[in-house]
Amino acid sequence: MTLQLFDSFYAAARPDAERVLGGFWLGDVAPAALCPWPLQRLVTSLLGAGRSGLEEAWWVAGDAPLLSGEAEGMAWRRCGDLLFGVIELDESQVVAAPPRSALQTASEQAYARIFRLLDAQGLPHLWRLWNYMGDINGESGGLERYRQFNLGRAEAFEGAARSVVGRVPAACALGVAGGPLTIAFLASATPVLPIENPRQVSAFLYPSDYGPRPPTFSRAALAWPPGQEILFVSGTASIVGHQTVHPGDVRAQTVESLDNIAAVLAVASAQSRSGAFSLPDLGYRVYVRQADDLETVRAVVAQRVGDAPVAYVRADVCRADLLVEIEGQVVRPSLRR
Ligand code: 3EB
Repeated sequence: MTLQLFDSFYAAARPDAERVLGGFWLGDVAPAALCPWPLQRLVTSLLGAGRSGLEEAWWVAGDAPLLSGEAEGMAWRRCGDLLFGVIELDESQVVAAPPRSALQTASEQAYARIFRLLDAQGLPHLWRLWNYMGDINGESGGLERYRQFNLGRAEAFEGAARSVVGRVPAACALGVAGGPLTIAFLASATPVLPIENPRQVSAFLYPSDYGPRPPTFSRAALAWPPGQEILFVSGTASIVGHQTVHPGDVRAQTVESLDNIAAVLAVASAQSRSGAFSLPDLGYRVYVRQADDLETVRAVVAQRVGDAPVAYVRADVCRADLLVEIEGQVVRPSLRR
């Protein structure tokens, strides 16, 4: 069984639908709701791609059987010890008890469902999460919506007896124009090795200036499916220590974000079973707050990552002063037996 990532930008042959664990669709117009595998749909603009949609899929070569299911707004598929799932939860459908907001409640419930599924499947360890919500920088009840999300997420981790510090999964959290709270997840029977960034305060230790509960994610994670190594680099922005640097300067923010990723790659390289990681080794998703900034961002990214695959996506970053966020990943054969 080998895990692979299909990307409709770069791979000509699409994987056999029978072997797809799950994936993503990003573009201006949501595709038909029917998809045979768990699909995270993000309705937002691809920037500078000359096309309206991008499809990505995690799939498994080999003939180990796939199992799938649907429950509580979640769709999942697993093969061996690997499970990919997507949950969508509409805030307007949850009953919130004040002072808890609808988004806090929806976030807590979505994560509680994910943990229940994973416990029932015997695959309790989250590897990577992709979190998207509407109006991430909006405010209600005196609290920014991203901070409401952090409250609900932290409560659910604790409620499911998961640590909120140290051994936490890689993640991203972005705002899109609308749609439900949607969370995609990759999980397994074994934990990841979390990686932190020496240039940044760990997000799970951010001071309360950034909200009543800090975010629950690691800067990167190394995972080892059979015979392979995956490096997930979490959404990475222009933050040094715990502070935003270069507010208003998208070029400098892009440089700083890539410097942060390079620092994370250096730490990950020391733990790697597949050799050292450098910036051109990964594939990237780059979230740009203002579509007008695309060319500025792209020039910096292209110069640093060379020919690496990059998808540019319009999205709101989780602090109002952040203009760009970059995430990456790579799957390689493990050199260690
Ligand atoms: C940051 O470094 C930028 O809340 O899951 C990046 C990756 C960010 C993940 C999350 C947030 C998250 O704080 C924001």
